[in-house]
Amino acid sequence: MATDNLTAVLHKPKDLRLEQTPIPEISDDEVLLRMDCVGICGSDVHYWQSGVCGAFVLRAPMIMGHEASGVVAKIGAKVKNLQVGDRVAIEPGVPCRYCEFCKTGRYHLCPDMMFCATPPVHGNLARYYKHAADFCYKIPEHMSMEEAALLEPLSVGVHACRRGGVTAGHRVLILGAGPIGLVTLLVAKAMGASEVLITDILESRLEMAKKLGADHTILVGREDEAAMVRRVHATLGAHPDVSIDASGVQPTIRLAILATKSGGVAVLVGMAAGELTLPLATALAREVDIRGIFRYVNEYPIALSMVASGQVNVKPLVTHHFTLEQTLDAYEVARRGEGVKVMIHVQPRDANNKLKFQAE
Ligand code: 572
Ligand code: ZN
Repeated sequence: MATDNLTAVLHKPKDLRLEQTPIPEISDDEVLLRMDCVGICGSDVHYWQSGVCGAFVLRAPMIMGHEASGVVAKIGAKVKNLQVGDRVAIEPGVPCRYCEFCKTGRYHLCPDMMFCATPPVHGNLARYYKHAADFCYKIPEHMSMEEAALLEPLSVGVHACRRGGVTAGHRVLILGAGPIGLVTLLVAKAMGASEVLITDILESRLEMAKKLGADHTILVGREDEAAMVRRVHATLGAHPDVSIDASGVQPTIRLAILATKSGGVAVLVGMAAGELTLPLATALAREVDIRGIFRYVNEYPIALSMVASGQVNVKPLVTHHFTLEQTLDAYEVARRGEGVKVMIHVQPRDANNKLKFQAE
């Protein structure tokens, strides 16, 4: 039996270490995974830099990582859905299963959710990691381990579009072309949005958005708010049916609300800190529904089908590759905000991918 379990542990802010930890013992309903790909999320960088993200505070050493895929190494006695050797995407949040929210299907709202790399819960940036078997999804042969890891941010995009009611023929405005704005763009197009306009303060991000299928882009931050609203309407030739804020700052949330068509929906994905000043009277008088989102729920299988069927291509999102041993360099690149998605390969790259991926 293997003994190497090199693990990325955040001890304190700016103190991320690679060290050996024990290989976990599984219970009857769990699987032991040999980890393969782990992407870096904005929240990981927040914990690393400050020890804080939203209301969560790092108070004890925590293993990083929640955008991940792995290969089943061992199965618990009661596991029926997986076999040793299966390649899986890992849904990182495991709820209590008993509360009102779990029992009514909105398990993402479970107050006792155990979500990887959200203090005090450990993540999966390690050689070995155990997880509830029913929150692991077997991926088809033609899917890569990178794509499986990307189902995590993609699920956020699926949830945002579903909460917004994005459907065929819709015009959609997305505020922010970071990783979440980009996955939301991919999903909106796949759900049939006829035109997607995406905004950002950085031209380089808008270039990526265009590559991924954005119909229109606007560089924001130069004009006043009323002029921005007019520009959104002029660019789309209409008012957006759905606006999705993926930035989480007051100016973009305001723009989302103000630009949305009367009777439309403004979805807020980004989490602004503290209290905001928003044009609520306008929203109410025009019946613009403002909907928050929290992660995703029942959407991993949808994200998986969208990628497996080719409706969505997430591969171009990965701009940087590192090994587990290079974790600190990988985090540094993510901190600088260069590229889109930084991927850490816990096993040699392509070790668990079909040969045909290797040229791509
Ligand atoms: O991949 C899911 C995810 N969700 C994020 C952030 C990063 N990644 N959310 C925003 C922050 N909240 S939180 O409750 N928190 C830090 C746990 O403020 C969770 C959802
Ligand atoms: Zn995340």
